[in-house]
Amino acid sequence: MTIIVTGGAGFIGSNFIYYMLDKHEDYRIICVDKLTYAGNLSTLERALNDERFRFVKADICDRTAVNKLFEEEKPDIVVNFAAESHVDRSIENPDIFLQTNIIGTAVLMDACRKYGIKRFHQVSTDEVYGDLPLDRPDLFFTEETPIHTSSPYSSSKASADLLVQAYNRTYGLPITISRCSNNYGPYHFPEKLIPLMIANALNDKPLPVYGKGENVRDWLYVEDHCKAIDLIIHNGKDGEVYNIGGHNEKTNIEIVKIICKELSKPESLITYVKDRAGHDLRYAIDPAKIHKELGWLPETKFEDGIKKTIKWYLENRSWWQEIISGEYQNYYEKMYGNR
Ligand code: NAD
Ligand code: TDX
Repeated sequence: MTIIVTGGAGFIGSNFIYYMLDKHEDYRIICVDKLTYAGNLSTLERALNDERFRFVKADICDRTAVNKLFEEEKPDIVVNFAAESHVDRSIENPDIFLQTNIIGTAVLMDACRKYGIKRFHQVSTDEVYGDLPLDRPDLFFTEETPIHTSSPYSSSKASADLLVQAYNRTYGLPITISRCSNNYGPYHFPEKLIPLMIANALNDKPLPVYGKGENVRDWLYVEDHCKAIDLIIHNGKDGEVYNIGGHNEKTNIEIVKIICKELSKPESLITYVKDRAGHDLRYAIDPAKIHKELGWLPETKFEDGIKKTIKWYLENRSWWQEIISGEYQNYYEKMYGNR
């Protein structure tokens, strides 16, 4: 089995590559990544020494490069993680989100049509469903919940989902889509809530909480997401959407306080800053379909997952310190300087 994993030098893609290399001894994995600010080749260090693994630096929007790779490798499955993934950046500059997240997905699917494929899997997000009110804890996103997006990021992901479903219906391309809630774990880029708060707390810097910190996210340990995708690409039904979530809702302020406690840092570091424009209130996934059809359940409890994650950031300081000492400083100043 030969699998192309796009965006594998990023957070979830790299965790998926390691999961698949460990689980399936006879699989060949080819990672295609443009190495944007979010992609980091050092993340794939262990895989690069594995003869079952190949890294190709390419943009998924580059039709010539994508076709050449398909011709060379004749993949059985493509798992598309490559995306611009940060909501705040999409508010500043939507353009690149439309390019990579929509056009890039179409270029990959065109190559799948041209060269043939057993399955194209699109890694999507719960954000395509918009948000839920804070005072209705009985409501959850199911696969039937209408698409209703808030940010340029989520709109670009929803557009890609529609295109993937259209290629399935019109051209008969074999596809699946997964819509997952917020992930956390190793190799999470420090612009996102959990790693940003860990890095800032370790540096005794202010912990910038948007608005009142009451927004709710449904956190899932990244390895559980990888397990779900592995199940879907092998056993999921052609044309289907699967929601993936941890039944683990927490407000942002709860998360930040847990991190302070685990690192023995004072809560006085918490600083309330200007809210995100269009900030989604609550995400909450109903994962009943993937549980019933594929037997998936989240395995890592949040209390254990957050401890493992913090330990990873403590033991891998050079990985994130190198990131936050570079171009990231300009980003941070722009986003948080006058907030
Ligand atoms: P990330 O930003 O950490 O990584 C994205 C990777 O894609 C990077 O390695 C980057 O270099 C690469 N990339 C970007 N543009 C590219 C292009 N044009 N061509 C080739 N490679 C390109 O993102 P992540 O958090 O790992 O998310 C991966 C996927 O999962 C995304 O599609 C995202 O929408 C989805 N998702 C993420 C979460 C989450 O909590 N992080 C939750 C649900 C879904
Ligand atoms: O400094 C911060 N302060 C803060 O209060 C940051 C970076 C975030 N927040 C809040 C905003 C959100 O309510 O924390 C929450 C989580 O923010 P992010 O880590 O930016 O994640 P989110 O916007 O929820 O999106 C994530 O989950 C769904 C991923 O980045 C997406 O790629 C995925 O689709």
